[in-house]
Amino acid sequence: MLIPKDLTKKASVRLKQVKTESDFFKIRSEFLGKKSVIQKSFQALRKLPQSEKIKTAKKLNLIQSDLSLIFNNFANELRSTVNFQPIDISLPAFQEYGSAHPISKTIDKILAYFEHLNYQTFFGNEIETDWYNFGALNFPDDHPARQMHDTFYIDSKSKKGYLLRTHTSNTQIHSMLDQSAPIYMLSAGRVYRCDSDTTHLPMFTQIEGLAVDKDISFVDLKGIIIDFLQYFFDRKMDVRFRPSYFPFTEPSAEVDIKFGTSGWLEVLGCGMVHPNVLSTCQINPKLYSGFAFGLGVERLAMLYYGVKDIREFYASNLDFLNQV
Ligand code: FA5
Repeated sequence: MLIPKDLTKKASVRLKQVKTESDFFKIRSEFLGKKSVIQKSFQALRKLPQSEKIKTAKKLNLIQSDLSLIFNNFANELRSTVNFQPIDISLPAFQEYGSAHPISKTIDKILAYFEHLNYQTFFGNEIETDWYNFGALNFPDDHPARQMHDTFYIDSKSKKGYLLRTHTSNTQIHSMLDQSAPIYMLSAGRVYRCDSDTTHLPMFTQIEGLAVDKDISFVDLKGIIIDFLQYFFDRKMDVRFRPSYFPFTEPSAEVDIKFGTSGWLEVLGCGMVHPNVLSTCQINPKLYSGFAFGLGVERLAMLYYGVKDIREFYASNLDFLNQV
């Protein structure tokens, strides 16, 4: 049997080409792994007569220990120069499991409140037509309210084409066209705007609520919002209904929650569904009325977890995520 020659020399030459940790392990397995020349030589020992077997095995053992020494020395050197840790596969497996993101937890908590009241939950389109995002919601083509909802238009040449929805209010239209009144609907999802600061994200989550039935009034809307906020924060909050304007509700309001000693943070927009919107969706506004609201999920999560910069939720910073 031939004793493999120059293996240690060849290994030293190959090790000079190591650039990454994985290069090192690849070369080590080439020279010492199951399919290496040295291991094949050990397997071939079986075929030798007893007298030769012992002599050859001694030589092979020497070569193998020289090779191990070369690789161990190389690993030690590498470890001291770069951040290099050979994996110890004998260590017990990592026992840390992931957990739900705080925004997912917040969504689940909000949905749980409304599902309990028998609201039907559904998920709408993030890519939407201009008509569902604006037109059917009573935004005339050149209305300045569109300005606050700047977004990506998929067909940049035509504002009539597809866009990334700027709010979840498109789901009001889908649900009113898909089913007849009475309707109690909730929908959660991502929306997109040209915004970014400590309280604004370019991509954020809204939860839309819609109730259409006979004799629904602003009192029902106000009652449910105040009760929901008390459930969400598990205590009575200072809540402010501030008159506002949305083309698709009349009257309209924004709801702020007091935080700290003097600040207010807006958490949702709401109002009574505009008769034009009901008519567009073939619901008779003389028979039915409705309320709708759009909650900012990250804003509620900010207040709940005491977060000062909304952008933290999406910075993928584990130190932050493990705290909330
Ligand atoms: C709307 O989007 C309306 N569609 C809400 C509505 C629904 C009104 C139904 C009436 C009836 P507004 O632009 O105010 O309204 O956004 C609603 C909420 O989303 C805000 O109160 C705020 O909590 C949150 N929000 C708005 N912009 C951002 C942003 N850039 N980043 C994070 N949260 C935001």
